[in-house]
Amino acid sequence: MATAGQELEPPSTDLITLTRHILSQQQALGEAASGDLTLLLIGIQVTSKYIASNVRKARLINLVGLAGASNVQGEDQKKLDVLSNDIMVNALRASGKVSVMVSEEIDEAILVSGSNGTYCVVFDPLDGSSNIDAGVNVGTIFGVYKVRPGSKGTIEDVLRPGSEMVAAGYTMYGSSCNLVLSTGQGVDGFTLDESLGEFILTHGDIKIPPRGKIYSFNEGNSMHFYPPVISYLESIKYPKDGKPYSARYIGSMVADVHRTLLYGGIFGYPDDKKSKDGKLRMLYEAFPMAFLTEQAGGVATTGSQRILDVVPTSIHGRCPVFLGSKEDVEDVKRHYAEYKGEKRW
Ligand code: AHM
Ligand code: MG
Repeated sequence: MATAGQELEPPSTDLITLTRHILSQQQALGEAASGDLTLLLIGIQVTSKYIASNVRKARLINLVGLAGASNVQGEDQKKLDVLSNDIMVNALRASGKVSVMVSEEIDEAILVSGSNGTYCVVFDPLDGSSNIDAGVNVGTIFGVYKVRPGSKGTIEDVLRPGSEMVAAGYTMYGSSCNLVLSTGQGVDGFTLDESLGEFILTHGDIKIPPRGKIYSFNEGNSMHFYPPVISYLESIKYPKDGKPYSARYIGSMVADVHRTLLYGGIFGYPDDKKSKDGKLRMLYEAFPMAFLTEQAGGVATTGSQRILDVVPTSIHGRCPVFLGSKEDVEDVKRHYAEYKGEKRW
């Protein structure tokens, strides 16, 4: 810790920007010839800056509150949901690299006519937006698939398991704006330096601690939970030895997962007696976060199956989610295994 009179470290003279980082990974991705994924990710980076700027000013420029419409899930759309969606769709369309888009805010997949783009992007433009009017962290989540060989881009190109994604990430709009990205070569985190207008590498090669001390569930749903979840939660709140886990639940997946990646522990949104597949959407919430979790050395499961192996049958389908530190998530899997075969309700 710096004390009075002590000199502080001078600032770095060798900043690794997100653009520099993506370009340096191009070679390893076999992308050097086209650079298409690079251009696509740089496009997503720009949308993140623009959404961040609007989120930050929302209260000042009349962007809080409802837009007066609802999405395919029947949820009220906020003005910022709609704006963020339009920013993403327009930027991705303009990139020329995308032939299929799926957004949480749009009922049907967008097939970009006339595009020779070889990528598909699935995204939640502003996740956790119920928190937005209180100034709580929200974020954009995205996953990228390459279109299948010979395909011109159809819905089948995104109805594929998350293990086939070539990149995934999120941007968190909070006390700082952080973009966390994986192209399958580990996970790196960047912080937006607003004075430079650049994302700077601040969290290189993120690895989730093998065990954490925090659990992050909406326990308000406990009366609907199935026995494996109830018994798991009991085991960490009333341990036979050691200290009980601390509860932290923001209700914005991006923020809860970000903390889990950095500090360890477990984030869970199970299926239950009320929601047969849980709440979180497979393509643009569960898969990208599971991809990042695994790349950071953690585990992501539905309780009985690896999330990245689930095959989606609809673009807005949901699945249960438990992700985080390897040992914590293995504990959940054990509780599920113990109840296997039992009638659950
Ligand atoms: P949204 O896509 O409508 O914002 O909903 C997803 C959010 C996640 O960010 C968060 O993990 C979850 O919903 C919280 O749900 P709940 O309020 O039921 O705890
Ligand atoms: Mg969402």
